[in-house]
Amino acid sequence: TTDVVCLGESMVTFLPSQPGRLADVPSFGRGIGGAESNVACALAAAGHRATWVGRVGADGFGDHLVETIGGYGVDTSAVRRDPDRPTGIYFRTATDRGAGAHEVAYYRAGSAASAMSPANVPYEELFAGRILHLSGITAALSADCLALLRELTAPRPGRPLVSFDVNHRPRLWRDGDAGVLLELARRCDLVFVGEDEAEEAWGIVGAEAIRAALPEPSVVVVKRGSAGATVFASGRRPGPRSSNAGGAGNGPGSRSTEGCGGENALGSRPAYAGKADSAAGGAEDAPGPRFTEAAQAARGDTVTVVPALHVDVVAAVGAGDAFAAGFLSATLRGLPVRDRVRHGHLMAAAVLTVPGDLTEPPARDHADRLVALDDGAWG
Ligand code: KDG
Repeated sequence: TTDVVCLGESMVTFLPSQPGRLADVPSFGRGIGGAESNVACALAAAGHRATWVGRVGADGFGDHLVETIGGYGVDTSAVRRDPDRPTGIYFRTATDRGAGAHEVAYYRAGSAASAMSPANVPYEELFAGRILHLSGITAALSADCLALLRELTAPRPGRPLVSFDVNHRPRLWRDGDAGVLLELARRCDLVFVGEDEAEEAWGIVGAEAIRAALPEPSVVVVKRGSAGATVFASGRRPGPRSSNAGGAGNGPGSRSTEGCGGENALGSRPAYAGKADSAAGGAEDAPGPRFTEAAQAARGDTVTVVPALHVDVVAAVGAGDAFAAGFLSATLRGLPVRDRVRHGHLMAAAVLTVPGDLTEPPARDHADRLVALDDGAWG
């Protein structure tokens, strides 16, 4: 049994030994990357049972990923090895201006992970957790991977809470239409999206317009960089599937779902109700309806704005994954929305201050004490 299953491509990452243009970097240190396995590693480090499902080559880089991710305590037993395709890798540059622009060079076209499809993933393992965590990166990898995301986000009875980080990577969408990320996000229960990426990918500006375009998910977390995050929560299906196993992190509060009790709080109605009866009620191509207080009230939304911590950023890569992990960890523990966001901010702050994608998260009791500080400390 597991709490969270994360599906996606992981890659060996090469971090530059010194700042400068990619062309000038003389050597690289090896790390690991992959948005979804980053989330799994952070959740495992925070004491949850996390599983990563992916596909890597039958090569040394594949071994390294499976061993390293497993070393964080993540269950990697459902990772498939592809004898015919390589493990993806990527190189990063750094600037001497800290968090400033960096270059990314991906070597992942035709990778083992890009061959994931509805025909070759282990469904039983994918749906075994309380939460299934996905991201928009997978949608960009290949037509098969996009079909897989459509399949995994389709309504089905008893599905776990489906969490989706939009993770728009413009470099991966040169030939594709990132509009499909909006369609996928609408089929999920919990969505993480940056205000900047919503504008870049969909031309949607501002947290309220984002919620209006994403009326179905019960929780939409709009990340606004150093300004913090705004969470829209409808009160429908607010919690992950409850677990009989009662492992680490299953707080009693996770069962206290408003008006949707039962063994599976998500199973009572299809997660994606479809356009006809959705609050958008709307035309395929039109952006959502204008966000109004009436629409918000009709959905029963509560809106929670939580400022971020201000830290000296070393590298921003991986911070979004850490944020998602902190939010999901606190969701599994049944904590209130404000505390979910604060746990996200804390985990993100830890990753922002290191060069790689991953770092040791603060210990749970330490994090809980920081989260409980009054608003003045967080403002
Ligand atoms: O979120 C961090 C990821 O972007 C990084 O690890 C690499 O998965 C990656 C990607 O596809 O960009």
